[in-house]
Formats: sequence, structure tokens, C-alpha cells
Amino acid sequence: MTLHATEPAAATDAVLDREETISRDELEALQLSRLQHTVAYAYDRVPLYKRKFDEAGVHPTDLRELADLGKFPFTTKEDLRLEYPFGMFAVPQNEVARIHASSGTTGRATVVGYTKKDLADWAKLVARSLRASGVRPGMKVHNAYGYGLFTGGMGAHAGAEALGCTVIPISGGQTERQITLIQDFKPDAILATPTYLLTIADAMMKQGIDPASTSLKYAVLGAEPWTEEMRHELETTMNIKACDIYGLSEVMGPGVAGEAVETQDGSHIWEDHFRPEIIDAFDPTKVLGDGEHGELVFTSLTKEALPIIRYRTKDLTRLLPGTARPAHRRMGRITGRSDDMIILRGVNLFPSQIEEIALRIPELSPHFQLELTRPEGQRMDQLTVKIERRESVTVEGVASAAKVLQQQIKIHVGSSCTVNVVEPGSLERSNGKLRRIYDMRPKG
Ligand code: DLL
Repeated sequence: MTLHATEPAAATDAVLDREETISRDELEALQLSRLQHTVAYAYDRVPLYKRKFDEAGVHPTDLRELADLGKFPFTTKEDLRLEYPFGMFAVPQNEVARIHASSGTTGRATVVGYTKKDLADWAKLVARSLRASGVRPGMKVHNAYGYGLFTGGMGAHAGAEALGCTVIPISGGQTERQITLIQDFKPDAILATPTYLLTIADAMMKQGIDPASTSLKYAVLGAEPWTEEMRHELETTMNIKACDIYGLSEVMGPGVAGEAVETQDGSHIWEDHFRPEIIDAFDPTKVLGDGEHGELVFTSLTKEALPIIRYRTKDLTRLLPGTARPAHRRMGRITGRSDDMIILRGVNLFPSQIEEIALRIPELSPHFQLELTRPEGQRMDQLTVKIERRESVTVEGVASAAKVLQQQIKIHVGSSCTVNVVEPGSLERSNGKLRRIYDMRPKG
């Protein structure tokens, strides 16, 4: 591994926002006043909220302390779809400075809007996240998140600019070109999905370029679940520090939470702008305590164009105490989304569990996909893990590695599966958010 001549800037040299350093008590007082404003604002301006609050028999004046939030109804992706395109907006169209939308793979797209102030707050929070992850003013930032209706590209771009970086807006895809620009422009940091960064590293190796030899020192990765094992893989092959950034378009976009490079212990939720809760995904009336696993729910505290009340993210995680930013709680790694969970013969399984296990087996690469089938005439579903071997491994090595993976999945997840070790480069590479699950079971 090549070491860089210049050491990364010390993480403590940054000037933090005042809200990053306030006490938990001060933060909670701020949350309460902002929350009271937001629920009243949403009730007055968005018919859906008025209807839902009235149906649930709650009124904004019922919110006297933070715990009262639990009395208010949830908002779901379905609500946003039904209000397509602009029914959730709380300001007239001429005050909406920008629109983003989800790709809408199932059903209608979900549309979100931002006022000028929302865009400024968003940029500030992305800047805060990037700074926490080691990025500093003056650094060159290669932004490989997709530009367009997806919030990743433009959201990360505005944040890097607000921080005072030089932004290279390459977007996702065109991997060869990404590599050329990384070599020529010598960026300090890269922003991408973890699987796309893996695609870039892989393509470098194919070209005979050592991914550890580039100018890159920091990566800020998100938009899809990833594991500590994947962090280790990327940090060692690329000689970088890799941190997490989390967010979702319905709540804002990237920068709802960001990870500190000095602790690398999960993303701090920027609680001066969002109030998180964890609920029992199967019994949403139960709000769970810190440390308990469940579904993450967010209420925005400052948004103007699209205030969002108790949005059910479907992301499964838990809340942990703040560390590098003590007042702001951290989120544990996202195990997966409740709608991405594979239920195989009664056992729940997430792709990230397979990633965690596979990456501990030295012969196997991080390139894998999961195929679900139901063979003709059978009532049992079958899981096949297709995974590429590492270039350096012999055929004998592969056979035993496949067996180990199969056994480890049985032990740690509880599912029987078939493991199919395939040739390096034979599985589809990521261009952004990678699809891991291929469900080929007959529908209905
Ligand atoms: O993916 C926003 C984003 C862009 C975040 C760039 C980080 C970096 P959506 O397309 O609305 O927005 O997808 C949101 O992606 O509910 C999670 O399931 C997943 N996700 C986002 N960040 C992470 C992360 C953007 N750090 C959905 N870890 C969310 C795990 C993540 N999952």
C-alpha cells in the first residue's frame, strides 16, 4: 500500500456550527419549539395533515413536550404518492426553488420540493456532514453521486460548495472517465455509493492502476446499506478513510445524518433539524427506547416547502448516544429496509448480512447477488448466493470457500442456501444504488 506524502488534516481543526456543540438540554428545548411550530405549520398549510390530525383527534396545541409527538399520525410513502405531484407542498409554487423526485420503481414517483431557505439549510447540513467526515474547505471533491431528480448529486454538490471545496460534478457512471479524472485532477475526497466506489476501485485494478496510489484520502459514502466489512475493504484497497452519510429524499436528501472521521462509529443525526424516533415496525403504536432495534421515523423541524411529520422510512436501525457530537444521537448501521427483507422459509434475511459474512472469507470478493427461486413443482423457496471469487484464488480454494460461506450463512442467519462462486467480473457492476436481490419466484 502506498502512503500519502501529506497526512490527512486532523479532524479537530474544523470550526463547528454552534448547534453541533450545544448541550442535549439546549438541543431538546430547540427541538420542542421547532416541533411545535412545524406541526402547526403543517396543519395550517397542508390539507393531508389537517385531515390526518383531525381523524386521529389530535391538534397542534396537544404538543406540549417532545414525547407528545407520539400522539400524531405517521406519514408514509403512500401518502406522498397519493398527493402526487404537489399536494404535500406547504408553500405556493412560486416559492418552490427546486423539485426532486424518487425514481418510482413501484408506482408513481414521490415528489419533494424546497424553498430557497430549505436549499440553504440542506447545503449547510451536507457541509456539516462532509466536514465531520474529514473534508475541509479548499479540498477537491469528486462527486460521483448521480445528478438529476435523485437528491444525491445536487445535494452533495451544494454541500461541498457551501463548505468551500472545489467540486468536480462528474455524476455516476462512465467509470473509465471517472478514473482518468481522478488521476488528472487529483481530488482529495470522493462522494459515491459504496458499491460504486467498489466498481471504480475494481476498474482501476483492471487497468493496472493501484487504487491505493491515487490522491484520494476521504470517501463519504451512502444512499444504500453497507457494512463495517465493506468499509474495511474500501479503506484498505484505496488507502482512504471512508465515512457514512445518510438521508432520504422525503426528509431532505443526503445529510440528514453524517459520520465523524475521528470515531467512525455511525452517523450523527443532525437533531437541530430532524427529530428521530424508533418504532416497532410490526406494531407502530410502540415507540421504542434508545438502543432498541426498529424502524426509523423522522419529523422535520425547519422545512418550509415540505414539512414532514413522523415519516416512516422503513429503514431498520437503532438510536445510540452521541459521541463526537455529544448532543446529536447516532444511528446504528442500517441492517436493511423492511421492504428489502427476504423471508426465506420463515427466516428473515438481509443482503447486508450476507455481505458481512462473505467479506470475512478471504477467497471471496464483495461482488455478489442473491437469487430467489421456487423450482418447478416445489413449494419451498430457494436462495442462491452468486459471488465472484477473488482474482488470486485457485479453483480448490474456491470450493472450500463456497462451503464455508454456506455454513456460515446457516449458522449466523439460519437459512440453507446454494452458493455459486462465479468468475471475477461476471456479475453486474454498480453505477449507483446496487440491486442485490433478484426475485425470480412466480408471482401470486
Ligand atoms: O439515497 C439520499 C442520499 C444520497 C443519501 C446520497 C446519502 C448519499 P433516496 O433515494 O430517497 O435518498 O433513498 C433513501 O436510501 O431510506 C435508505 O434505505 C437508503 N440509504 C440512504 N443512505 C444510506 C446509508 C438517498 N448511509 C434510502 N446507509 C433510505 C444505508 C442508506 N442506507
